[in-house]
Amino acid sequence: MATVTSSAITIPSLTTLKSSSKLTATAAAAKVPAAAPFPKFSIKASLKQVGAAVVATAAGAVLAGNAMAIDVLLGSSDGGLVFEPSSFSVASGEKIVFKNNAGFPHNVVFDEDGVPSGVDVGKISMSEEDYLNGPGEAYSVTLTEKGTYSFYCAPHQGAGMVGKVIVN
Ligand SMILES: [Cu+2]
Repeated sequence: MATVTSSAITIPSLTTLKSSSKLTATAAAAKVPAAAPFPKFSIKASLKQVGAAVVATAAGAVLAGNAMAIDVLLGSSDGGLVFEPSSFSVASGEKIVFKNNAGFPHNVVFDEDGVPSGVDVGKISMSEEDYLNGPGEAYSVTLTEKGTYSFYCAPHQGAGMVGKVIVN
């Protein structure tokens, strides 16, 4: 009898302690947003901010990666009248920088019949009569419509200075 009574007393008192400590924790957590910051919570909050900063930096790096663009040389270093590379792919919105390298003048004209439907070649091409004359002179274009685009250098198209870019 005595043993039974003692255990009967012990169990409820443990249960009471547990539930009361739960209640205290809940109350403390509930208080935090309204009241002054509880040290533990302010640490958590600053860790969250650090996490957000890391995420923002990673997103920035991705954007910077896109902003870094792809360089296409106009004329190969050995004097070839070619785009180098002449066939490549980019992400939609990635900048393509065509840069005078050798054998200039060059230009970059997109082929009316070689672009995705709805793309206005006039908006992405240099004029047939405009040339990049000096070393390092560049023409940049950003293509957003996905698909395959053919382009050429007007003065050297006959010599085979043509290229293709796939926008993904
Ligand atoms: Cu050319």
